[in-house]
Amino acid sequence: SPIRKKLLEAFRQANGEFLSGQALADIVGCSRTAVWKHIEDLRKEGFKLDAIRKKGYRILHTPDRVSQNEIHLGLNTKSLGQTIYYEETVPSTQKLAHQYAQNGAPEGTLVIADEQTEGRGRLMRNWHSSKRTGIWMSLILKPQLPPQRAPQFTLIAAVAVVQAIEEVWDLHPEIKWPNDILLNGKKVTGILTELQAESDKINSIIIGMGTNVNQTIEDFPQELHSIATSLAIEKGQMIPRSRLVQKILEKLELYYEIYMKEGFSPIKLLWEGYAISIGKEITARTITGEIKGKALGINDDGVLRIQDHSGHIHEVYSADIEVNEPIQ
Ligand code: BTX
Repeated sequence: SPIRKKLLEAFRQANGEFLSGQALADIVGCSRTAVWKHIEDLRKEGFKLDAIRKKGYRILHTPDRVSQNEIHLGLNTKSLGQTIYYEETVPSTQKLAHQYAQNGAPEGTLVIADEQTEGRGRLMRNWHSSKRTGIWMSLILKPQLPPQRAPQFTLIAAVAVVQAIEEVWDLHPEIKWPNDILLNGKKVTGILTELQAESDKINSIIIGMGTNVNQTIEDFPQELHSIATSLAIEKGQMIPRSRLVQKILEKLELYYEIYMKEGFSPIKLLWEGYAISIGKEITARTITGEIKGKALGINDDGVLRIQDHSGHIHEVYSADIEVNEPIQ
């Protein structure tokens, strides 16, 4: 609710100091009794608040949840995440975001869940999304662009996620084209960009981002043990998810703005700085076959350029790539 949002924002600005009941009532524009009721609701959700006579209220602890309240408390964006739909369990946030987008959800709308029962990757693959351990979210953007530009959004999102992880936890992820973010060679984030478009213009872009945060290795099914990791595994400690959501949204808003003003080249430069495969011998598996060769880089559309051993250059729009170990 808007009152709740104002209340949390007031606490954020107070920075741990007390705010009197009357001051809160004035800020949010309701009675002191109504303020008190909202505070009781926050407590039920796991917020810890101090209430001291003559001093008022202050926030001591925010729970590690990713509902609207926790994300809005301390979120520093203009549009991304200003509208949030949170669910405890959904089949897929991506599916839900498609529905919201179709029904006119504004730019920046975020759909986020604590658990997905049918999380998906590319090509109908499965995305394992266990309860309260990761960030499963889909963001709706509405850029005035032709549909061909859509693949670039996967790369913009990848840069935003890498920088968010770097800044918040001082871990240093790498990007594997087009949509994987790796820590120590294992996948920590997957990105899935989808479109609602007409022939010449985008209606909505839906960027699905799945990040493993607080899983232990046992939380993953056996077949993912050798390919998946979480931030907690790499960092050796549990990590508040809402902070990372905020940081991703802030970074994404920044780079989305830069991209809309200056085009793809500034993003491309940043992206290349994090990419592991560039300059290496790789195998790219596409729907139509396999290409082996040297990854030269990405072009201005975000398309991967691979030079095979006969010298021919292939432009690859979507594939799974594997970096080949050099032969000793
Ligand atoms: P992808 O097709 O590149 O990767 C899918 C592959 O990654 C799977 O086949 C499996 O091998 C592996 N995998 C599955 N789950 C995990 C995991 N939790 N961690 C690491 N590796 C895994 C990547 O597709 C794009 C994923 C997007 C997920 C988000 S979550 C929010 C949104 N909703 C939704 O349904 N999908 C997106």
